[in-house]
Amino acid sequence: MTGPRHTTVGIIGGGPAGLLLARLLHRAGIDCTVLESRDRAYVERRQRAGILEQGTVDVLRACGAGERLDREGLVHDGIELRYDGRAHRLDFPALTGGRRVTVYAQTEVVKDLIALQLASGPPLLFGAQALTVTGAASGSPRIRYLHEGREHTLTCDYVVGCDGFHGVARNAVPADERRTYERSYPYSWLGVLAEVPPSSDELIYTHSARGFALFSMRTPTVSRLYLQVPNGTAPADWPDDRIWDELETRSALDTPGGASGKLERGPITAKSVLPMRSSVTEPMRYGRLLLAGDAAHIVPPTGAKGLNLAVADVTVLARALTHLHHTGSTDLLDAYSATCLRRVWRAEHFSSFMTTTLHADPDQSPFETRLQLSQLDRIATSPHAAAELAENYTGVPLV
Ligand code: RFL
Ligand code: PHB
Repeated sequence: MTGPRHTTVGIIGGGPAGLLLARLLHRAGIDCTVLESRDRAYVERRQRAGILEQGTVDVLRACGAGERLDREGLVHDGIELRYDGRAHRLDFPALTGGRRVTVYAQTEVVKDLIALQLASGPPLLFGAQALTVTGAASGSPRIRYLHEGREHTLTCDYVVGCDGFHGVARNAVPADERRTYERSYPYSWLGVLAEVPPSSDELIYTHSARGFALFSMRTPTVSRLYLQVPNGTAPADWPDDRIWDELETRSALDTPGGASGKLERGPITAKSVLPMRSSVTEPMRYGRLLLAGDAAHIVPPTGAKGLNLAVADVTVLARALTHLHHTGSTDLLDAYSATCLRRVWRAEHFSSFMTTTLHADPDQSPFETRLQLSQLDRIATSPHAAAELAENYTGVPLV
């Protein structure tokens, strides 16, 4: 397939942000083209997030991508926190006035959006690698990209960088026009997929002296499990038995009558290590180039916010471009960066809070461990503290 030479909105990246933006623009009657450097199978198989906020589910439904999500998504009313030999359940609807989250893997969101786009949507080119974005400060930005061994140029009215943390769009903003705020963490996650039913109906976030563990799921028969590991860990350092032993040890409640920590084991089908980082680049707009999703900001996954932030950004952006299309006014587009950054910084704070409260920093003093436990105890005993966590986890309103 050859791509067009001109498009109203040129979208770099066919992850959740780029695909959803294309869908929203298409439904608003705005022409766009998506360039994705990888092939379809790779994009559909990339294991990442799993938790959708209510607002994310609503947007996917409203754009026609909710059918399988409604059938197969697992609605969750809470999470469990385990710490210091105790287990505490947070009841989200009770704490937030009815809000919930849905477990539906990012792989499935991406598959649904790709199927819709290939069936009836605007052009989506796989194997199309953007090389540069130029002219963002002028009226006619252009993307130079490589496709099927040849270089092409796509001229656009607007370019949106949805090309993730390692993409090219962010670097098309001159260095003196952007500022990046960053934090890295002294630990990573080992994430595995296992063909075994989840050990509990709910996600379990575990604080332990040996490090954090998270018990999540993909379907009623597939578990998604994470262990805190030192930076620089190779997946090969963790044979399957070692993973199960460690998950059991970290989740055990050593109290009379407490959960034994015995887990049903099953085949592990995927294993990867992911570093933990927070980063925000401001502003999210330079002239006619806009950044959305991981291209502008990333969070450590402890708060389950990365995918949800990407969806929020493109929802705000699609509204702004639709408003421009109908009225000729750039008001909403001018407000895009500031509107998104308020939510982004809330999610950055929450993700950082969850991460530093639940993980064992290798340099942590016993004093700091007691502070973590005190904070977890506060969440377990104060409805206000619990509501603060629940509101952030289920997602603050879109704007
Ligand atoms: P994505 O999903 O990274 O998509 C960007 C797309 O752009 C393409 N691309 C290019 N295309 C054309 N030309 C170029 N020059 C290009 N450069 C890149 C890429 O191939 C890709 O398809 O960003 P998007 O759409 O903003 O979506 C964001 C989410 O993917 C992300 O926030 C979350 O998945 C974060 N995240 C996780 N979040 C969670 O809540 N829970 C998790 O368990 C979780 N695991 C993860 C993650 C992110 C990871 N990354 C980015 C390293 C695990 C990993 C490994
Ligand atoms: C996941 O299921 O992949 C998941 C769930 C919750 C998180 C992070 C990842 O906080």
